[in-house]
Amino acid sequence: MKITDARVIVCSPGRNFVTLKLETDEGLHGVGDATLNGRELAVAAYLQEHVVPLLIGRDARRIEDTWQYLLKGSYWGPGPVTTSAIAAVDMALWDLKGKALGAPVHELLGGRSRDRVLVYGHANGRDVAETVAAAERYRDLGYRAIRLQSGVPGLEQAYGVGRGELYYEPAEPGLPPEHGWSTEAYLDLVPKLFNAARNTLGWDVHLLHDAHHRLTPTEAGWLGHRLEDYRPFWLEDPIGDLLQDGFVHLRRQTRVPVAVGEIFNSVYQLHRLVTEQLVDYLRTTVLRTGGITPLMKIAHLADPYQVRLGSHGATDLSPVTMAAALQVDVAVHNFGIQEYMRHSDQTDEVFPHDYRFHGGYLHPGDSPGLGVDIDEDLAAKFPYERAYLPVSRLADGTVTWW
Ligand code: CS2
Ligand code: MG
Repeated sequence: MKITDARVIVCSPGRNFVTLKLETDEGLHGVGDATLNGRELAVAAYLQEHVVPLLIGRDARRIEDTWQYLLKGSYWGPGPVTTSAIAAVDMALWDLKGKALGAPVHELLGGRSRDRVLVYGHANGRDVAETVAAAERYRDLGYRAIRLQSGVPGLEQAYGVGRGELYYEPAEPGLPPEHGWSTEAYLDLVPKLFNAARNTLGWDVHLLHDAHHRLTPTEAGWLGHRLEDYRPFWLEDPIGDLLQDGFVHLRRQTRVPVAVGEIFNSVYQLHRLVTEQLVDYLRTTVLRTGGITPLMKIAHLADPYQVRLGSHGATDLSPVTMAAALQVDVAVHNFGIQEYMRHSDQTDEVFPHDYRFHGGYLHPGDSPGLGVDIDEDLAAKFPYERAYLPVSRLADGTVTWW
C-alpha cells in the first residue's frame, strides 16, 4: 500500500487544529493530529516542507520503520514540533493499517483490556462555591472523576477557569494575554477547595487537580501533604517537569499521587520518573510523544513499575488525538484515566468520530482504524486565526510558567 498524497489541513472550528490526511494507491486514507497549541503553523510547515516529500511513495504498512526514519532521520532528535509532526504521520498510518485489515486499532495493539475508558471532566468556577457547584453538575452528568480548578482570590484570571462550561480553552486570538499569579494565594485556596468539595460531593467521586507546573518541590510538598486527607486521585504537574530531581524531593514530602508528562515529547524525559517510581500517572499523549508507536513503548516500560497512563485530553488536542488515545487506553494493561475536555460542536462536526460518553466513561467504537475522520469541505469554512496561550507574571512583573 503506497502513500500517494499527503495533505496538511489547518482549520479553526472553535479553535486551531492541524491535521494530516494521507491517501494511498488502495483508495484508503488515514488521518493524524499535529496540533501544537499556540505554535500550530510551525508544525504545519515542518510537515509540509520537510515530512510530506519523504512520505510520497512510501509503503504505508511500515509504521515502526517510518517512525524511526522520521525521528532519527531528522538528526536533531525529539522536540515539540518534530514529535507533533511525526505523531500525525504515525496516527494516520495506524488508521490506514486498521482500515486495510478491517480492524479497530486496539485489536492490533493486543485487543481490549477493558470494555470502557474512565474519563474525568473539568469543573471550574470563579471561586470555591462556583467550582463545587460545577462539580455537582458534572456528577449529575454521570462523571465519576472530576478535576477542580477555581479562581484565586486577588487574581483576575486563573489557570483552568472560564471560556466554556464543559471545556476550557486557554488560547486567545491576538497577542498573548498576561495573567497574574500568586503562589501564596493559591496555596491558601486549594485545601479549602478540596475540603468544600468533599463535604458536598462525598467520597464516591474521584477528585483531581492541576497545579500546572507552578510550584517548587517544597511548595508542592506542602500542598500535597495538606491534600492527602481529601484523597485526591492525583495532583497534576505539581512542579516544573523538566528538572527530574525535583520529583525526588517531592516524593519525600507527600504521598499524594502525582501525574506528569503532558508536555513531554520523548521517553527520555520520563524514564527516571518511571524506573524510580517518582510519579504515579503519565500524562503523555499520542500527539506530544510522537504517536501510538512511542506511547505503546512508554506504556510497556511503565507497566512493571506500576505507573499508569493518564493521558492529556484538552480541547487543543483534536478528536483525532482523542480517538487514537482511546485505542491505546482500551488496550494497555496499565491504564489509569483519560482526560476528556469536551470539544465545541463546531469541532465535533468537522471531526466526526465513533467515541461516545456514557456513565462516566468514553466508549470507543469498533470501526476499522481509529474511528475518526475530517470533513475537509467543512474544515475549509473555518480559517486559521493565530492565537496564543497566556503569559503569567508575579505581582512584581516577573514572568513565571503559565
Ligand atoms: C491542561 C491543559 O488539560 C490540562 O491538564 O494542562 O489545559 C493545557 O493547559 C493546555 O493543553 C495547553 O494548551
Ligand atoms: Mg495539565
